[in-house]
Amino acid sequence: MSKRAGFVALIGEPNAGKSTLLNRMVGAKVSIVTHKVQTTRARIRGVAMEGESQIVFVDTPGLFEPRRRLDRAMVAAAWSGAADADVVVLLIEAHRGVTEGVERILEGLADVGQGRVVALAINKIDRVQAEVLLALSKNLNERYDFAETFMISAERGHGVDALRGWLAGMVPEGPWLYPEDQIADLPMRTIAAEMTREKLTLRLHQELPYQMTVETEGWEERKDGSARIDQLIYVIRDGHKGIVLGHKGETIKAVSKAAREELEEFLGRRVHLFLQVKVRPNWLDEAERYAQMGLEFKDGNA
Ligand SMILES: Nc1nc2c(ncn2[C@@H]2O[C@H](COP(=O)(O)OP(=O)(O)OP(=O)(O)O)[C@@H](O)[C@H]2O)c(=O)[nH]1
Ligand SMILES: [Mg+2]
Repeated sequence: MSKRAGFVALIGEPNAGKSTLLNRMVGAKVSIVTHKVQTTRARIRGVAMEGESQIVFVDTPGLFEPRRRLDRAMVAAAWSGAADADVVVLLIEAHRGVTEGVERILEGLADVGQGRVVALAINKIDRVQAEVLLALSKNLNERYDFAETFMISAERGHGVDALRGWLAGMVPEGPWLYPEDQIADLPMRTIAAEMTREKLTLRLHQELPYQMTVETEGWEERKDGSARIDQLIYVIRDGHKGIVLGHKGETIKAVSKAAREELEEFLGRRVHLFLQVKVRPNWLDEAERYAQMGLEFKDGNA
């Protein structure tokens, strides 16, 4: 059997379960997951092996109607992820069905999907009855010419092997793109910052997660095998700083502990994590912040 390798972009509305699916396919937590929308901000690659096929999954930010500069950069990154891929998998939430957002994505696919294999994955099937699924699948297949339809639960793993097996045969013949044992294509500094952002997002309310970003400032390897990692949390208001710190610093302490534990597990060694909160009213309009996130910064009015 000859080798195959290619890119599979996972696209869909925010919260559809794209990152959950990527992590399951890869078998490790490469992309952060929260119950909130707009968690993923940039394209994140995770590598899965299936027989002689190397499938490079590209997790993308959710597709939605962008309002701010950051939204626009995220949505642009998602569409270009689809445009660069060999195969596109559209994730739809079974219990939400064809929303306005889904309709807009289908309109976009009419263009981006041209000359490209596009599959449909109806996710979160654990939340609905079989009849609902069949009707939804029929409805969606009438709206777009999907190459194949899968019913999955990214969280529980149902239907995921069938999807992976099918994708393995769809990626083009050719040499592998990454070493066999590589699972992600993201600098460790970025993964570490994302872990902290996930823990913060899970604890903070309302708009704050969208107005906050995390960057790894320093990474020092210590002689005893541990690592010292320094990170900055950017917020836009003084009041936000107080919220992130929490009463007597208890929020940031809890976040730091949770992020450190996950990092230690990921790295398989001890980590000393130091977090600092900085008020930066304009970080959402700073090119450097976008570069750190792996997003394109477009000049002009925000
Ligand atoms: N019930 C159920 N929940 C799921 C399933 N897959 C994902 N979820 C949940 O859906 C929420 C969103 O999952 P994510 O993987 O972060 O979704 P996403 O599409 O990456 O979201 P964005 O990054 O914001 O675009 C999380 O709370 C997941 O646990 C599933 O199969 N069933
Ligand atoms: Mg995501």
